[in-house]
Amino acid sequence: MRIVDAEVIVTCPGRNYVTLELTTDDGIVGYGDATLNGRELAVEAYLREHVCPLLIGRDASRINDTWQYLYRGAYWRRGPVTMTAIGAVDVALWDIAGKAVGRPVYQLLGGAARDGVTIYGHASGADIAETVADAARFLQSGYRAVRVQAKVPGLESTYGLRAGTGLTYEPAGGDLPADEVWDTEAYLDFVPKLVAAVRDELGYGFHLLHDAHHRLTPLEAGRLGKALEPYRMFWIEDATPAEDQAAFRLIRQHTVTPLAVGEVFNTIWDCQQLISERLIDYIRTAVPHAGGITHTRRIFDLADLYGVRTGSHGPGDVSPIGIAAALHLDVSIANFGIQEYMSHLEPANEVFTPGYRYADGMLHLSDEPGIGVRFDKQAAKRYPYQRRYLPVNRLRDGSMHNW
Ligand code: EZ4
Ligand code: CO
Repeated sequence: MRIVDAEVIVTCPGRNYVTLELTTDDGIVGYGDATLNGRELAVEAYLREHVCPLLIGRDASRINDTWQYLYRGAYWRRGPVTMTAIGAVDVALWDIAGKAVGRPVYQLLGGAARDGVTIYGHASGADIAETVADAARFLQSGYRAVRVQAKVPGLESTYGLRAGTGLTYEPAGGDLPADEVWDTEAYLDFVPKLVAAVRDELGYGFHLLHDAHHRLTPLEAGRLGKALEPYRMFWIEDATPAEDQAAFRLIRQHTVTPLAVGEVFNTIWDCQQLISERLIDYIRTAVPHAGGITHTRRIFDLADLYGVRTGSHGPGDVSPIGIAAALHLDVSIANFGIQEYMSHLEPANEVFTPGYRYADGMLHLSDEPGIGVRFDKQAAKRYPYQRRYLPVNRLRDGSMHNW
């Protein structure tokens, strides 16, 4: 089973997605997600120029060897571009492995350890009342977990607000990054009121989450965690920028609100200390950004040793292929916690046909072989790449802050 063709397709059906397509000599086609929001063409070029030529002629069944070949072989280790490129190859090879034996990938990972994958939805609003109503809509449609984000009073925009009335919000906006203004004090004064109102109106019969999106210091995060303790959060996400892993010791000293982090991580080394010192409760690495199924599985196994559960990043800027790859791990591992899910905007469904479906607050994989997502290359060509950036954040005095 040799790889005879490797092609990278960039498409923008609503937002940009990068897809790797590998073909074997016996005609099996496997797909990997290589999307890195706002830096798409860096991964596309990395794959096209530096990786695809290495894949031609390789045995497609040697997934572990190919992973090591690309990781060690680059000499330059880690980093989001490299690891997303390796992740795309890895997922495409797992897709081929499943299709070669006619079985879904989770069956090759040891089979299902649960009946479905519990997801959380993204509720948001321009004020508290709107956000509570939005969260209520998720609960009515069967969700058992909801993340709440709302516009902070006094700020013009806040991370996590959905544009329009669709089911997803799409943070990559325009041809230039949007400039947003951030005020930590206003945020810290507001969020406990938001969370209190949600519990007051909707009760405690569901998991409640919130994303601080890397904007706080460890002490500020400790204060927020403490203020939210009465409302029994499922987690606070990305309280501080977690490249400073030791900073989480300080947060832990001040609050028992559970902590989740890791959506911008790309290897096991980025979370080794966080996990082995039990500084977090949920690890959020995403399959496409952390070296594919092969490497993400190692991260999750390490986490299991220390009682850390998984909560994979699942934004609309991960393609249905990346989401499905996460679901195969989610359904089969021991320490699954929760899966983020934002769904995809039209016309993404013209390009990708996901092999999973929503029911009762969970996603369920079909029995399609491989990863189970169909990709329509002709449809992809109808939606050419568009340059788009995530916003940037500044404090009121113009200083750059984390977005
Ligand atoms: O901002 O995926 O928890 N979800 C998130 C996402 C990220 C985007 C960045 O590309 O934080 O909304
Ligand atoms: Co997040």
